[in-house]
Amino acid sequence: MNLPLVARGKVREVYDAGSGRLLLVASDRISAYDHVLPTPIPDKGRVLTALSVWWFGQLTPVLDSFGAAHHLVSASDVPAEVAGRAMLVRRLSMLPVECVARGYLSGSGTVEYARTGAIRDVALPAGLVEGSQLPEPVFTPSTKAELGEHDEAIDFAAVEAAVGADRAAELRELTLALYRRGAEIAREAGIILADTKFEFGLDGDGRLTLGDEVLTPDSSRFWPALTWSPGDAQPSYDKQYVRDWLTASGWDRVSPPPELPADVVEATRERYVTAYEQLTGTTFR
Ligand code: Q0N
Repeated sequence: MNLPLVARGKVREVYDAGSGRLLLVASDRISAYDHVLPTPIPDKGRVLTALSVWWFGQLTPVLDSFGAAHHLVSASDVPAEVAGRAMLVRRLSMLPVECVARGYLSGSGTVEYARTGAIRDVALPAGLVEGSQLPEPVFTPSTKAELGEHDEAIDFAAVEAAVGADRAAELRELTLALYRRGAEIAREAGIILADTKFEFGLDGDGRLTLGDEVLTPDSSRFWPALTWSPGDAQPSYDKQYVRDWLTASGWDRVSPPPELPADVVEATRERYVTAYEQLTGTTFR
């Protein structure tokens, strides 16, 4: 392939494709408890890429209503060795804010709420628990941390300081609108979209543009609607077999993680494929 590497995440790479384009490549690697596991999940990169491409189409009316765009150019015009798991995208000037929307209380949101009764600038009613639906989805921006660090929560004033008050307001409203539409579509497919993270940039004409991958299980929390029960940790739609097996294995979450057994790999692959098929109503492959 031989394109210059621009950036590398835990499970994805970004290459310079020339002519103002980038190639976003999703691998079959999977992370859990902040570690990349040594065992790949076959087809994960292809499923997440296909899902992202499908979501860009679903979200286009929302983007249009804001006068915004997405960065996807093509998922078919890509090098053969990454076929199916790569997106050719427009190179943007990325905004330095991770735009998170939360519709449910989970993880760091639960910690923040337990401490303050609020999430960021939004006061919340008493009595919410891990897994509770929030009265309204909340914009919880963060800044991108160095590789290996966790993203750092920021308040809305910090977003205004970073991108200006008007752009900050636009980011918040567009993030929440995209989340609402995504959660509505997911719910119809039996999946709760608890939260998600978007990244935006500006194209050459200064147009606000949705980048990165969108509404995948790697950028979002997917919960099966059937088992949703606020009060305890919700099972992850995709990674629960992996987490349960790692926990039962006695792994200390610090040492290099162990290889996954074949049955856990196969069950996890099936979860990704099923999520794709449930959401899109089409067969994977
Ligand atoms: C870009 N990141 C951080 C892939 C995503 N369209 C774009 N234009 C310029 N830069 C980027 C994009 C996009 N998307 C965004 N790095 C480069 C997120 N990465 C992490 C690794 O995987």
